[in-house]
Order: sequence, then structure tokens, then C-alpha cells
Amino acid sequence: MIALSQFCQLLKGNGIDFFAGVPDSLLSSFSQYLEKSASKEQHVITANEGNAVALALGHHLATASTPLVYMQNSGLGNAYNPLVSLADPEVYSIPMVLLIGWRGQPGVKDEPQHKKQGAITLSTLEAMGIPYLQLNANTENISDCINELIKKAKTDSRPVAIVVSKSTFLNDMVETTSPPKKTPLFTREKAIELIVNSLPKNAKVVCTTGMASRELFELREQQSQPHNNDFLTVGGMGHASQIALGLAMYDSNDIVCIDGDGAALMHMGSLAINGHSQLSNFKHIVLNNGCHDSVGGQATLSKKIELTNVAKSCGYHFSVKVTSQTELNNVLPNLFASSLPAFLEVVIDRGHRRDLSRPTETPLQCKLAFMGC
Ligand SMILES: Cc1ncc(C[n+]2csc(CCOP(=O)(O)OP(=O)(O)O)c2C)c(N)n1
Repeated sequence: MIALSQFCQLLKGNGIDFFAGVPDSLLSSFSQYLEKSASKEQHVITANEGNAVALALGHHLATASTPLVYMQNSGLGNAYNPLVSLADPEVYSIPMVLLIGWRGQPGVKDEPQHKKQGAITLSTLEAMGIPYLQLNANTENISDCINELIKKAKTDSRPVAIVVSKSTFLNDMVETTSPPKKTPLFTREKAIELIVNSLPKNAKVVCTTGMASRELFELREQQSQPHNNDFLTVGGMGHASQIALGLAMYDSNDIVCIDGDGAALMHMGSLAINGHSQLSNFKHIVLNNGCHDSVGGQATLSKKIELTNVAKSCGYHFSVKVTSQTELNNVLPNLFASSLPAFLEVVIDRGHRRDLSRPTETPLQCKLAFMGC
């Protein structure tokens, strides 16, 4: 494994001191390092990966330095446009280092949603003309390789990428034994249970990326309920509410989107489209734990903004925030009774069970069951 301290030292030695990105579980130790050592002028967790590239670009314009943008490879799609139509050497020619967590790497066991993205990660970078270095626990001469790659970014004034395999970094910098946490008061899992138990008859659920979908799947198993009313947005983070809207337009049942705060922020423009849809059967619930809990708990800004005001401004007719189980139970009937698009923010604690299982049905099986095929 590569000591995180050595890697960070190499970045520092190359003058890299500005970071923007969306967290990834493979890079969670790097996120912890940034949390500990970078000031808020040096590190921004952005809403999506394209934003991170744009922010880094702006940073370069202001300082002429070479920033680092980190992401999971599933975020490459979000980053693609500003990379090829702005940062590319044929346009503004901006030096930056992309640090990309390689989920779904061929030969490494991973979830179905990561397979394709993992298989095409290197060829996508090649098609984009982005020189890259693969970093894994066995990479030799990492100093030379990284120094050379960053030199290329600077001399050619272009984006370059470091593609990081699973279990590459040895976290030798951050205290890994966290202090004993108090038992969470109101978990995402509990919120999902209360929502599911109050769903109107025939309601369909579109659930967001990450642990929420795993928790929903497990809950249905525990309650011996079928999965055919649930669509799990296992990939495409941030798109659950538009999937729900697409459904709600042509399915008269109640369509309930269970969203995450990080996901809702990632493509917040969707709220305007949802809110103005005028659909009585569209219900949007954001479970706000103020962080990207599924990939390491890195902070979002969602507890610092009034999501209910955003939703109201975006045209949602009903927009309410609750902070306890009792409030949630009380408000759910009103949410479901709303005759225009309705929004509910549920403030919850961070954290999830370590022994949470994974969906045992394939995405294709789930889709067919959901569509009643
Ligand atoms: C485009 C994209 N970027 C990053 C990820 C990695 N990822 C998976 S879940 C997740 C966090 C989601 O946070 P939030 O919506 O707040 O839900 P929580 O995990 O807190 O329940 C991230 C960043 C991804 N799947 N897709």
C-alpha cells in the first residue's frame, strides 16, 4: 500500500495546495486528510464533479497554480463537459490533476452499477486525451511517476489523471479510531421505515444512491414485502427526483422520491422542474444528514441552507421540515394528501449499520418487477 502521507507530501512538493471534489469511498482517507489539513480556502466539497472542475479552473485563473480535483469514476460523466470543452488544451488549456477512485475496476469485485463505468474509465480518459497514471498498492517508483505526471500537467498546461484502485492508500496520517459515538437519535433507516409504513396504497418509491437504497431493500425483506414498488437509483446520483417525476407524469399512483441531501444538491436544478410540474402525485422527501454518509460522512452544506425555502421558491406547493420521528409521523399524511408537488425535509443523524446487506436482485430483475413485466 502507499502511505497517504507520502502521497500528500508528493502533492505538496509539486505545489498542489488547492482541492475541489465530490467524495468517494475509495478516497475517503484522502478526504479525511483534507478535512484535517486543508483550510476552507484550500478545499471545497462541491455539489457535483463538473462544478469541481469549474471551481478548479477558476482557481487557476486567479493564481496560475495547478489545482487537484477528486472524484469517484462515476463522476467523470459530470466532469466530462467542462473538461473537454473548457480545460482541454484545445480550448483554455488548464493544468489540473484529477484524482479518480476506480470503482468497478475489471477483476475487482464490485456492485453492478460500477461495472460498466469501471471497464471504460481508462478508455474514457484516453478518448478525452487526458494522460493518466494508474495507482495501486503495488505501484513502484510512485514519486517519479507522480512528479512526472504533474510536470506534464504544468508544462503542457492540461488536465492529467491519477486513477486510484481499491485499497491503495494506507492511512498513516489520520486517527482512524474515532471516539465512541453516541447512539444516533434518528437514523436514515428509521426515517425510511416510517415513510414506508405510511405509504398510500400502490405508492411507488424512487430511492436515492447509496445506503438509502440498501436500507430500503433490506427493510422490504425484513417486512416480507415485495420489491416491485421500489426503484433503486443505484447509480446516477442526484437524478432520483427526475426519475420520479418522469414516472409521475404517466403513472397516476403516488410517486415518492426518497432523496439524500448530497444527491439533491448535486442536481438541484431538478427542483425547479419538479416544483413547477403541478403534479398532485409527486412527493419528494430529502433525508438530510448534512453529509455524504454513504462514502465516509464528508460534509455537505445542506444543514446550512433552508431546503424547504428552496423547494418553495421552485414551486413546490407543500414544503415542510421535520426533525423528529413524531413530527415525521404526523406530517406524512399531509404530504400524501397534497394536491400539488410536495416536499419534505427530514433532518436525521448521520451513520449507518455496518452489517447492512446489499440488494440480492439484479438491477434488471428490479426493473422488470417494477414495470410489472
Ligand atoms: C456522480 C457520482 N458522484 C459520486 C458518487 C459517490 N457517492 C455515492 S453515494 C454518495 C453520497 C450521497 O450522499 P447523500 O445524497 O447525502 O446521501 P447519504 O449517503 O448521506 O445518505 C456519493 C458521493 C456517485 N455514486 N455518483
